[in-house]
Amino acid sequence: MSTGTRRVGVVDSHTGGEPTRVVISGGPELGPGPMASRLAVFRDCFDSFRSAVVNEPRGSGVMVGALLCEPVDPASAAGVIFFNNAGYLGMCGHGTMGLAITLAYLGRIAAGKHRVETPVGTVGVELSMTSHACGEVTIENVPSYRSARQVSVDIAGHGAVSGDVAWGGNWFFLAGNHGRNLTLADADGLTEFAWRIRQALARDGITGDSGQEIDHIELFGPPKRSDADSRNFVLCPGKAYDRSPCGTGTSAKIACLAADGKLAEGRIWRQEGIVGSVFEACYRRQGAHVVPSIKGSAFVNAEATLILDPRDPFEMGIRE
Ligand code: PYC
Repeated sequence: MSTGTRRVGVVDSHTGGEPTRVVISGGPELGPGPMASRLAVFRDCFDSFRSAVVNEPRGSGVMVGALLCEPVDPASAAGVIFFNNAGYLGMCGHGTMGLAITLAYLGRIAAGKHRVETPVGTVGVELSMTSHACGEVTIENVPSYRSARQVSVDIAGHGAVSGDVAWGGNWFFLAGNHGRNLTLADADGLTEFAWRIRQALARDGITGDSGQEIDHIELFGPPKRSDADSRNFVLCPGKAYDRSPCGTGTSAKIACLAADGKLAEGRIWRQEGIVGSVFEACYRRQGAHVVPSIKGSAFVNAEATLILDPRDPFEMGIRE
Protein backbone atom coordinates (compact mmCIF):
# COMPACT_ATOMS: atom_id res chain seq x y z
CA MET A 1 0.00 0.00 0.00
CA SER A 2 1.41 3.42 -0.93
CA THR A 3 2.04 6.27 1.48
CA GLY A 4 -0.98 8.50 1.76
CA THR A 5 -3.43 5.63 1.33
CA ARG A 6 -6.63 6.19 3.33
CA ARG A 7 -8.87 3.52 4.77
CA VAL A 8 -12.57 4.28 5.13
CA GLY A 9 -14.85 1.98 7.11
CA VAL A 10 -18.37 1.54 5.71
CA VAL A 11 -21.46 -0.53 6.42
CA ASP A 12 -23.86 -1.07 3.53
CA SER A 13 -27.55 -1.79 3.88
CA HIS A 14 -30.64 -1.60 1.74
CA THR A 15 -34.10 -0.35 2.61
CA GLY A 16 -36.78 -1.82 0.39
CA GLY A 17 -34.12 -2.36 -2.29
CA GLU A 18 -32.51 1.12 -2.08
CA PRO A 19 -28.90 1.07 -0.84
CA THR A 20 -27.30 3.18 1.90
CA ARG A 21 -23.56 3.22 2.57
CA VAL A 22 -22.81 4.54 6.06
CA VAL A 23 -19.27 5.88 6.57
CA ILE A 24 -18.38 4.83 10.11
CA SER A 25 -14.67 5.74 10.15
CA GLY A 26 -12.08 7.58 8.05
CA GLY A 27 -14.41 10.38 6.96
CA PRO A 28 -13.48 14.09 6.81
CA GLU A 29 -13.36 16.21 9.97
CA LEU A 30 -16.17 18.76 9.59
CA GLY A 31 -15.97 20.61 12.91
CA PRO A 32 -18.46 20.85 15.75
CA GLY A 33 -21.38 22.88 14.29
CA PRO A 34 -24.92 21.75 13.48
CA MET A 35 -25.33 19.31 10.58
CA ALA A 36 -26.34 22.11 8.17
CA SER A 37 -23.03 23.93 8.67
CA ARG A 38 -21.06 20.68 8.60
CA LEU A 39 -22.76 19.91 5.27
CA ALA A 40 -21.46 23.23 3.92
CA VAL A 41 -17.90 22.31 5.02
CA PHE A 42 -18.30 18.84 3.47
CA ARG A 43 -19.50 20.33 0.16
CA ASP A 44 -16.95 23.15 0.04
CA CYS A 45 -13.83 21.32 1.24
CA PHE A 46 -14.31 17.56 0.86
CA ASP A 47 -16.62 17.01 -2.09
CA SER A 48 -14.15 14.57 -3.67
CA PHE A 49 -14.68 12.31 -0.63
CA ARG A 50 -18.41 12.20 -1.44
CA SER A 51 -17.55 11.08 -4.96
CA ALA A 52 -15.02 8.50 -3.71
CA VAL A 53 -17.65 6.80 -1.55
CA VAL A 54 -20.69 6.71 -3.84
CA ASN A 55 -19.53 7.09 -7.43
CA GLU A 56 -18.14 4.39 -9.71
CA PRO A 57 -15.93 2.38 -9.50
CA ARG A 58 -16.73 1.77 -5.78
CA GLY A 59 -20.37 2.78 -5.94
CA SER A 60 -22.98 3.60 -8.57
CA GLY A 61 -25.60 6.22 -9.36
CA VAL A 62 -28.09 4.51 -7.10
CA MET A 63 -25.89 4.49 -3.98
CA VAL A 64 -26.80 6.91 -1.18
CA GLY A 65 -23.99 7.75 1.22
CA ALA A 66 -24.41 8.68 4.88
CA LEU A 67 -21.58 10.27 6.83
CA LEU A 68 -21.97 9.32 10.47
CA CYS A 69 -21.19 12.36 12.68
CA GLU A 70 -20.98 13.10 16.38
CA PRO A 71 -24.29 14.78 17.27
CA VAL A 72 -24.39 18.32 18.66
CA ASP A 73 -26.76 17.21 21.42
CA PRO A 74 -25.26 14.31 23.39
CA ALA A 75 -28.81 13.02 23.90
CA SER A 76 -29.04 12.28 20.15
CA ALA A 77 -27.87 8.87 18.95
CA ALA A 78 -26.02 10.33 15.95
CA GLY A 79 -25.70 13.09 13.42
CA VAL A 80 -25.75 12.28 9.72
CA ILE A 81 -25.20 13.95 6.35
CA PHE A 82 -26.66 12.15 3.33
CA PHE A 83 -25.16 12.42 -0.14
CA ASN A 84 -25.38 10.85 -3.58
CA ASN A 85 -23.88 10.92 -7.06
CA ALA A 86 -25.07 14.51 -7.62
CA GLY A 87 -24.53 16.18 -4.24
CA TYR A 88 -26.18 16.32 -0.83
CA LEU A 89 -29.64 15.55 0.52
CA GLY A 90 -31.46 17.46 3.27
CA MET A 91 -32.97 14.30 4.68
CA CYS A 92 -33.27 10.76 3.44
CA GLY A 93 -35.98 8.46 4.76
CA HIS A 94 -34.71 5.13 3.47
CA GLY A 95 -31.19 6.23 4.47
CA THR A 96 -32.28 7.00 8.04
CA MET A 97 -33.78 3.50 8.28
CA GLY A 98 -30.52 2.10 6.90
CA LEU A 99 -28.52 4.17 9.40
CA ALA A 100 -30.66 2.94 12.31
CA ILE A 101 -30.28 -0.71 11.35
CA THR A 102 -26.53 -0.12 10.88
CA LEU A 103 -26.19 1.44 14.35
CA ALA A 104 -28.09 -1.53 15.80
CA TYR A 105 -25.84 -3.95 13.88
CA LEU A 106 -22.79 -2.19 15.36
CA GLY A 107 -24.32 -2.45 18.84
CA ARG A 108 -24.48 1.35 19.17
CA ILE A 109 -28.26 1.57 19.68
CA ALA A 110 -30.78 -0.82 21.17
CA ALA A 111 -34.52 -1.29 20.72
CA GLY A 112 -36.42 1.88 21.56
CA LYS A 113 -36.68 5.48 20.39
CA HIS A 114 -33.66 7.55 19.35
CA ARG A 115 -32.96 10.91 17.80
CA VAL A 116 -30.80 11.58 14.75
CA GLU A 117 -29.63 15.07 13.73
CA THR A 118 -29.77 15.90 10.00
CA PRO A 119 -29.05 19.12 8.07
CA VAL A 120 -32.80 19.91 7.93
CA GLY A 121 -33.69 19.03 11.51
CA THR A 122 -33.70 16.30 14.11
CA VAL A 123 -35.69 13.18 13.25
CA GLY A 124 -36.83 10.27 15.38
CA VAL A 125 -36.08 6.59 14.80
CA GLU A 126 -37.72 3.68 16.53
CA LEU A 127 -36.42 0.14 16.54
CA SER A 128 -38.63 -2.60 17.86
CA MET A 129 -37.38 -5.66 19.76
CA THR A 130 -37.91 -7.63 16.59
CA SER A 131 -36.00 -5.22 14.34
CA HIS A 132 -33.04 -7.58 14.08
CA ALA A 133 -35.31 -10.28 12.71
CA CYS A 134 -37.51 -8.28 10.36
CA GLY A 135 -35.41 -5.15 9.87
CA GLU A 136 -38.34 -2.92 10.78
CA VAL A 137 -37.59 0.74 11.53
CA THR A 138 -39.99 3.64 11.98
CA ILE A 139 -38.79 7.18 11.44
CA GLU A 140 -40.50 10.37 12.54
CA ASN A 141 -39.57 12.83 9.85
CA VAL A 142 -39.20 16.61 9.85
CA PRO A 143 -42.47 18.59 9.56
CA SER A 144 -43.73 18.31 6.00
CA TYR A 145 -46.14 20.40 3.96
CA ARG A 146 -47.53 21.19 0.52
CA SER A 147 -46.45 24.56 -0.80
CA ALA A 148 -48.39 24.62 -4.10
CA ARG A 149 -51.38 22.68 -5.42
CA GLN A 150 -51.75 21.36 -8.98
CA VAL A 151 -49.13 23.40 -10.79
CA SER A 152 -49.17 22.78 -14.54
CA VAL A 153 -46.01 22.40 -16.63
CA ASP A 154 -45.68 21.75 -20.34
CA ILE A 155 -43.50 18.72 -21.06
CA ALA A 156 -41.75 18.53 -24.41
CA GLY A 157 -43.29 15.79 -26.56
CA HIS A 158 -46.03 15.08 -24.02
CA GLY A 159 -48.16 18.12 -23.16
CA ALA A 160 -49.22 19.51 -19.81
CA VAL A 161 -48.61 17.64 -16.57
CA SER A 162 -49.92 18.98 -13.29
CA GLY A 163 -48.71 18.17 -9.82
CA ASP A 164 -48.28 19.42 -6.28
CA VAL A 165 -45.07 20.91 -4.84
CA ALA A 166 -44.31 19.63 -1.35
CA TRP A 167 -41.53 19.45 1.24
CA GLY A 168 -40.81 16.15 3.00
CA GLY A 169 -37.17 16.85 3.91
CA ASN A 170 -36.39 17.37 0.20
CA TRP A 171 -38.45 19.21 -2.45
CA PHE A 172 -40.82 17.11 -4.56
CA PHE A 173 -43.11 17.57 -7.55
CA LEU A 174 -45.87 14.97 -7.17
CA ALA A 175 -47.89 14.08 -10.26
CA GLY A 176 -50.76 11.62 -10.63
CA ASN A 177 -52.37 12.31 -14.01
CA HIS A 178 -49.35 11.71 -16.24
CA GLY A 179 -50.67 8.89 -18.43
CA ARG A 180 -47.71 6.58 -17.74
CA ASN A 181 -47.84 3.00 -16.51
CA LEU A 182 -45.51 2.61 -13.51
CA THR A 183 -43.60 -0.61 -14.25
CA LEU A 184 -40.03 -1.54 -13.42
CA ALA A 185 -39.62 -2.75 -17.01
CA ASP A 186 -40.15 0.86 -18.14
CA ALA A 187 -37.72 2.38 -15.59
CA ASP A 188 -35.64 3.95 -18.38
CA GLY A 189 -38.69 5.53 -20.02
CA LEU A 190 -40.00 6.78 -16.67
CA THR A 191 -36.59 8.21 -15.85
CA GLU A 192 -36.50 10.20 -19.10
CA PHE A 193 -40.09 11.39 -18.60
CA ALA A 194 -39.50 12.48 -14.97
CA TRP A 195 -36.25 14.17 -16.01
CA ARG A 196 -38.15 16.23 -18.60
CA ILE A 197 -40.58 17.28 -15.86
CA ARG A 198 -37.67 18.41 -13.69
CA GLN A 199 -36.18 20.40 -16.57
CA ALA A 200 -39.56 21.99 -17.32
CA LEU A 201 -39.94 23.05 -13.66
CA ALA A 202 -36.49 24.68 -13.78
CA ARG A 203 -37.29 26.31 -17.15
CA ASP A 204 -40.54 27.78 -15.79
CA GLY A 205 -38.98 28.94 -12.51
CA ILE A 206 -41.18 26.65 -10.41
CA THR A 207 -39.37 26.04 -7.14
CA GLY A 208 -39.83 25.14 -3.52
CA ASP A 209 -39.76 27.86 -0.84
CA SER A 210 -37.02 30.52 -1.08
CA GLY A 211 -36.30 29.49 -4.66
CA GLN A 212 -35.00 26.05 -3.71
CA GLU A 213 -34.79 23.68 -6.65
CA ILE A 214 -37.36 20.90 -6.88
CA ASP A 215 -34.90 18.06 -7.42
CA HIS A 216 -37.12 15.02 -6.77
CA ILE A 217 -39.94 14.06 -9.16
CA GLU A 218 -42.56 11.61 -7.93
CA LEU A 219 -45.08 9.90 -10.21
CA PHE A 220 -48.08 8.04 -8.77
CA GLY A 221 -50.29 5.30 -10.10
CA PRO A 222 -52.49 2.44 -8.93
CA PRO A 223 -50.78 -0.16 -6.71
CA LYS A 224 -49.89 -3.64 -7.96
CA ARG A 225 -49.98 -5.09 -4.44
CA SER A 226 -53.40 -5.62 -2.94
CA ASP A 227 -52.14 -4.36 0.46
CA ALA A 228 -50.95 -0.97 -0.86
CA ASP A 229 -52.84 2.29 -1.49
CA SER A 230 -50.66 3.59 -4.30
CA ARG A 231 -47.49 2.90 -6.31
CA ASN A 232 -44.82 5.49 -7.04
CA PHE A 233 -41.75 6.12 -9.15
CA VAL A 234 -39.31 8.63 -7.66
CA LEU A 235 -36.52 10.25 -9.64
CA CYS A 236 -33.64 11.46 -7.46
CA PRO A 237 -31.39 14.49 -8.16
CA GLY A 238 -28.59 12.54 -9.91
CA LYS A 239 -31.08 10.85 -12.34
CA ALA A 240 -31.15 7.54 -10.44
CA TYR A 241 -34.60 6.30 -9.44
CA ASP A 242 -35.36 5.32 -5.88
CA ARG A 243 -35.77 1.56 -5.51
CA SER A 244 -37.67 2.13 -2.26
CA PRO A 245 -40.97 4.06 -1.99
CA CYS A 246 -38.82 7.02 -0.79
CA GLY A 247 -39.23 8.16 2.80
CA THR A 248 -39.12 11.89 2.13
CA GLY A 249 -41.31 11.40 -0.96
CA THR A 250 -43.87 9.45 1.05
CA SER A 251 -43.77 12.26 3.64
CA ALA A 252 -44.47 14.80 0.88
CA LYS A 253 -47.30 12.58 -0.39
CA ILE A 254 -49.09 12.34 2.94
CA ALA A 255 -48.67 16.11 3.43
CA CYS A 256 -50.60 16.52 0.14
CA LEU A 257 -53.23 13.94 1.12
CA ALA A 258 -53.67 15.70 4.46
CA ALA A 259 -53.98 19.10 2.74
CA ASP A 260 -56.68 17.65 0.43
CA GLY A 261 -58.56 16.12 3.38
CA LYS A 262 -57.98 12.63 1.90
CA LEU A 263 -56.02 11.12 4.81
CA ALA A 264 -57.05 11.70 8.41
CA GLU A 265 -54.50 12.13 11.21
CA GLY A 266 -53.34 8.71 12.45
CA ARG A 267 -54.72 6.76 9.45
CA ILE A 268 -52.26 4.48 7.61
CA TRP A 269 -51.18 5.07 4.00
CA ARG A 270 -49.28 2.19 2.36
CA GLN A 271 -46.97 3.43 -0.38
CA GLU A 272 -45.60 0.85 -2.81
CA GLY A 273 -42.38 1.69 -4.66
CA ILE A 274 -41.37 0.73 -8.18
CA VAL A 275 -39.68 -2.56 -7.13
CA GLY A 276 -42.67 -3.58 -4.98
CA SER A 277 -41.43 -2.73 -1.47
CA VAL A 278 -43.83 -0.83 0.79
CA PHE A 279 -43.52 1.97 3.35
CA GLU A 280 -46.33 2.41 5.85
CA ALA A 281 -47.02 6.06 6.65
CA CYS A 282 -49.21 8.14 8.93
CA TYR A 283 -48.98 11.63 10.40
CA ARG A 284 -49.79 13.86 13.33
CA ARG A 285 -50.58 17.52 12.85
CA GLN A 286 -48.22 20.26 13.96
CA GLY A 287 -49.78 23.64 13.19
CA ALA A 288 -50.07 24.01 9.43
CA HIS A 289 -47.64 21.11 8.88
CA VAL A 290 -47.76 17.34 9.37
CA VAL A 291 -45.17 15.24 11.13
CA PRO A 292 -44.94 11.97 9.17
CA SER A 293 -44.07 8.57 10.64
CA ILE A 294 -42.76 6.15 8.03
CA LYS A 295 -42.14 2.47 8.64
CA GLY A 296 -40.00 0.27 6.42
CA SER A 297 -37.49 -2.56 6.59
CA ALA A 298 -33.73 -2.30 6.20
CA PHE A 299 -31.02 -4.98 6.21
CA VAL A 300 -27.25 -4.75 6.52
CA ASN A 301 -25.67 -6.49 3.53
CA ALA A 302 -21.95 -5.62 3.69
CA GLU A 303 -19.23 -4.32 5.95
CA ALA A 304 -16.09 -3.16 4.19
CA THR A 305 -13.00 -0.97 4.15
CA LEU A 306 -12.69 1.36 1.17
CA ILE A 307 -9.09 1.90 0.07
CA LEU A 308 -8.29 5.41 -1.24
CA ASP A 309 -4.94 4.97 -2.94
CA PRO A 310 -3.36 8.18 -4.36
CA ARG A 311 -1.74 6.15 -7.19
CA ASP A 312 -5.22 5.28 -8.47
CA PRO A 313 -6.37 7.77 -11.15
CA PHE A 314 -9.94 7.11 -10.01
CA GLU A 315 -9.13 7.21 -6.30
CA MET A 316 -11.91 9.77 -5.77
CA GLY A 317 -14.39 8.14 -8.14
CA ILE A 318 -15.49 9.02 -11.65
CA ARG A 319 -16.89 12.56 -11.78
CA GLU A 320 -18.18 14.81 -14.54
O1 PYC B 1 -35.98 7.72 1.14
O2 PYC B 1 -36.08 9.88 1.41
C1 PYC B 1 -35.68 8.89 0.82
C2 PYC B 1 -34.79 9.08 -0.34
C3 PYC B 1 -34.41 10.26 -0.92
C4 PYC B 1 -33.57 9.93 -1.98
C5 PYC B 1 -33.46 8.56 -2.02
N1 PYC B 1 -34.21 8.06 -1.01
